[in-house]
Amino acid sequence: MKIAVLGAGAMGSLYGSFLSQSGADLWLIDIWKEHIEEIQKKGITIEEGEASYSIPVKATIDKSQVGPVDLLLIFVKSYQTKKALEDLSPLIGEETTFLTLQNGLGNDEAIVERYGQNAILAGTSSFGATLLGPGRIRVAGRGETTLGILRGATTESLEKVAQLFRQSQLNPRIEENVQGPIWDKLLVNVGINALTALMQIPNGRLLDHKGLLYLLEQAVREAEEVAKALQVPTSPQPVEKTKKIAQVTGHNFSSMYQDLHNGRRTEIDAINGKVAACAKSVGLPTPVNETLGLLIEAMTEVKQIKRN
Ligand code: KPL
Repeated sequence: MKIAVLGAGAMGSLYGSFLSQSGADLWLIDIWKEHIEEIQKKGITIEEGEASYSIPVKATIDKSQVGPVDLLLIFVKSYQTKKALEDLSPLIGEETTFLTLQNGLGNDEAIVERYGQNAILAGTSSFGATLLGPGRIRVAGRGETTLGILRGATTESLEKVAQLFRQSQLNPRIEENVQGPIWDKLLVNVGINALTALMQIPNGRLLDHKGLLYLLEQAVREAEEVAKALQVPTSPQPVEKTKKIAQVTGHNFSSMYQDLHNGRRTEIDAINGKVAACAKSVGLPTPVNETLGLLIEAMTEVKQIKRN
């Protein structure tokens, strides 16, 4: 199976290197030249606990070097998805299956809109990673990868991808209705990401402050109500689950913290922003999610992060 991973951020680099290590024929694609050149020279250097090791990965900024693939794993930031999809022709054939494991809502819809005739898988990842610099990531924690069919794929092709992920230590779990896990992950991101980014604190510190804990709980409850109104089959007790994840990942910095901290645009529109937008469509109020959205937007402007 020929694979391409589009987007070599922390998570794209993690999945790309784990899949390559198990022998997959894989290309990592990104527009960040310095990062790709470093990977071409030294592979991806991974720090994990006290260990540091390198995994050779084929990497390029030029999609035409890769040619059509069997599996295209989309790992660009949610706000880049639409633009990234416009320019994929060298990678796509009739048999290409898409897989999105990105954060937030709307990525799957964008893929269906543009490539609805192809097989599309979606899911979530609970692995944690940080991009340390060109060619270097830190794996903060190993988790699992939920996978399900969004459109057009057969159970055999889903099982084939799951098998590949199993061999690559990416701990796959197949889900019947993948919208459930996508929203479960969204509810966690809704409670943790914006607050940690605004306060510039690691995840666990949210639990130490009454006010922050209250905002976390309210943000998740609002989003849970929206999921119920949309009849998405989410798991029970999302507030408890979010607090548990904040505790277990206590020393980690959320992806939104990392984005804001490093002067990058955040995924707020696909997380709290999308919850607020969905809430409007079903007539529910989401004041905390809206406020978090406005504050992140203001912080983004204060830091003058360029939109793309
Ligand atoms: O998924 C995450 C993220 O940072 O985007 C959490 C679960 C909050 C872990 O940091």
